[in-house]
Amino acid sequence: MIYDMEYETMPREALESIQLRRLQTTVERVYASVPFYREQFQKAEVSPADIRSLKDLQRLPFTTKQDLRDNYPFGMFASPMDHVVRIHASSGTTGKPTVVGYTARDIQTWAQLMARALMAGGATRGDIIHNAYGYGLFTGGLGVHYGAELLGASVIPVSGGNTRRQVMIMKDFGPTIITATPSYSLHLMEVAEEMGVTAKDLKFKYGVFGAEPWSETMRAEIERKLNITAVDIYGLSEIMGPGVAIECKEAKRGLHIFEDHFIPEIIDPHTLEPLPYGQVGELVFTTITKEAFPVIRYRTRDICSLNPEPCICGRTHLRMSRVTGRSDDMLIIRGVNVFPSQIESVLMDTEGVTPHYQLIVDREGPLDVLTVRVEVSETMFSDEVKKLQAIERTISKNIKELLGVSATVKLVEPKGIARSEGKAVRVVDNRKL
Ligand code: DLL
Repeated sequence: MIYDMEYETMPREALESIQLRRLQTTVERVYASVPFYREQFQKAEVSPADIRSLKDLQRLPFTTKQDLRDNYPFGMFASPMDHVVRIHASSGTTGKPTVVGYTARDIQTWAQLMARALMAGGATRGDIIHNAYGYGLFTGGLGVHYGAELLGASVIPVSGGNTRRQVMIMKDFGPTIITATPSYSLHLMEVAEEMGVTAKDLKFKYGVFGAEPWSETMRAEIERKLNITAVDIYGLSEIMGPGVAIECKEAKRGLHIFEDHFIPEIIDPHTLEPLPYGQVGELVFTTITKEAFPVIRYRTRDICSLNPEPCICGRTHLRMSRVTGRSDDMLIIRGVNVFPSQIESVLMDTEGVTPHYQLIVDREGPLDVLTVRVEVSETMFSDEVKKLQAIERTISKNIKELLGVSATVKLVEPKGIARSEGKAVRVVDNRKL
């Protein structure tokens, strides 16, 4: 089922004409009301009147996370504060958070896009949604919440944490849809098993998972453990929150970007040149309907590619590939570029190890040292030490073959790696301390 048939299946020509009109309005809006953008446009010698076609978007300068930080907290708002009805912020591992604002109409738009997204993932009126994304400054909880209500589903605002109570609710309330980070959903099932609850005791049919990178193998694991169909949802606070793009349950191959609200581009992160469809690079977004916090050519740092091919679900919006990582998540280990997702793919291809892992990077003298800690399953853990050591060596060899870096692999007992209630912490880089 498609929530907004007209817009989600709009032919490209009609879509592009709407995009151009909305882009022009947005550019005028930021030029008139955000000093940062006015200065940037003047430096680039471009004015709102120069935006005559979608191609002209490329004349506009990029916006970076640093620009948002420099204008902390409200300097990028394009609406006066008495029109701003909601404020969210991204946690940010270093320094001040990034602060974003919404007008009443922005909240409505967000709810509509989240209703679209939830329906693409299998939800509809009458479903009960167990929403385990955190409520608060993080956009996950409230973003899903408003979309679920608009859809006419019953939403359980359970948020993150208090996992045993969540399992009780899952069993007693019979939710049919789960929304959570992929890592937390696996943790939920782990605690459920400890409590003697299995997928058979639950009514879940579909799950909508995102906010952190996850692999196809992890999807298979989640689908098996929860006995559901799992789709990937993408978003970021700076653009709106969850609901920027969603996989459809029909194809589960790439995430449809809601292009009537966001214009995507892929650029080479070094030369900043736009890249053609199919090529992997950094995802850049321009919002074209937001009022309080529009952004122009925002560099997300997320790495993916775009696919314009038609989809079996009937949606005409472009699809982005899974985000495999962020350019700033990339570790440089003895000069070699390493994404955590590449290590994850090696781990997930190894029998007996679980998707719970952590990468620890240290410096010994002048040398970077990578340690991969990964949990093994209960059955594997009871095997003899020699066998475990052989697995460690195999993983290490496979990492070396794939990435060309040496890693010390340490198998850890089941539940030996701390669980997160939101986004999993995959990397501990002690070189930065
Ligand atoms: O994570 C919004 C969200 C909430 C998305 C719930 C999906 C579900 P931020 O906290 O601002 O917002 O973090 C945004 O998380 O730039 C990506 O690096 C990463 N991310 C989000 N979704 C995915 C995904 C929310 N499906 C940052 N796959 C983004 C991979 C993702 N990475």
